[in-house]
Amino acid sequence: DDFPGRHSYSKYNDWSKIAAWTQRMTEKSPELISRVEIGKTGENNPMYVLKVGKKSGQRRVIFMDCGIHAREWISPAFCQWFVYQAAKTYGKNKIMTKLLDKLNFYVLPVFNIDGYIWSWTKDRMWRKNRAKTDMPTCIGTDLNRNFNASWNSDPGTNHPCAEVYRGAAPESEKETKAVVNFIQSHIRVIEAYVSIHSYSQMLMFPYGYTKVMAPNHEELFKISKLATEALATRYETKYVYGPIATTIYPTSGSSIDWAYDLGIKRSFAFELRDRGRYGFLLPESQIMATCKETMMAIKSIAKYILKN
Ligand code: ING
Ligand code: ZN
Repeated sequence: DDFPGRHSYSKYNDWSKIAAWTQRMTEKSPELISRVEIGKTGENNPMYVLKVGKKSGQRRVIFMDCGIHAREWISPAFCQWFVYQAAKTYGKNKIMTKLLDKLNFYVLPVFNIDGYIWSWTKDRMWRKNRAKTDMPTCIGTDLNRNFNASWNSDPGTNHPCAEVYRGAAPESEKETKAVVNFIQSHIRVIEAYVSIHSYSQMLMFPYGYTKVMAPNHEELFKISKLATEALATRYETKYVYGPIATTIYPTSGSSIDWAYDLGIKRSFAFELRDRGRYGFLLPESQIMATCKETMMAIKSIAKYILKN
């Protein structure tokens, strides 16, 4: 599947290809993959979550979001590859079979669809969504500052023209609200929340809104150590890990801080490749390697969740 114009895992795919792909995946693997629409974006695009895993009985769930920021194209690419690989290796790969027998993965391949489309069509470096703000000349809210987790405590987030604008209120954005409603309605089964960004090669966990350590800091640190070690086994790619506030920078209103405070005590954010050479413009030639190594880390986290 490497012809021009077709969906391909080793290329970046635009939203129309990804949307069609979500449908195709459910048709190819109906026993393992189903699709739910969790809401609509500001521009009325349907937000899809793919449920991956066996359907009978109640299973523990790992929720993963990709593409909360428009320009981080490697992130949706990973979510697509993850779903494909899970379905393809179930029943063949021992670890994947065991994981999917016991767990479900709920995968949101593109969180910020309107921004993603904008990044493809108008401005490659776009980050926020495309909703109006109080300031007519400034468009977009940073969905990863819009969650109800010490919202607005970082003063850098309060100007509508800022790249990290928090929005008019917590959950003011339709995209945020859709995810919040979905997570809340599945809170009893969700064991972990994973949010995929780029770039910097980091694995982070709460908190972003304070430098105070999370109550289970030691556990999150240990899981991160194991996951980044597993990641490095593939191509020796080096990751750093630690709390958001001290590893990258302090932030308020992020999805994983919100999920953590809601009770999802295993919450993580990845910053995938690279460390700045290409930055957001990671070449397509690196997509497959990035996906393969990141898969090692996700499997490591999932194995830990199964055991504990
Ligand atoms: N980095 C993230 C950002 O939103 C992050 C870092 C992740 C902060 C998770 C808080 C929670 O700024 C990028 N590159 O977007
Ligand atoms: Zn990001």
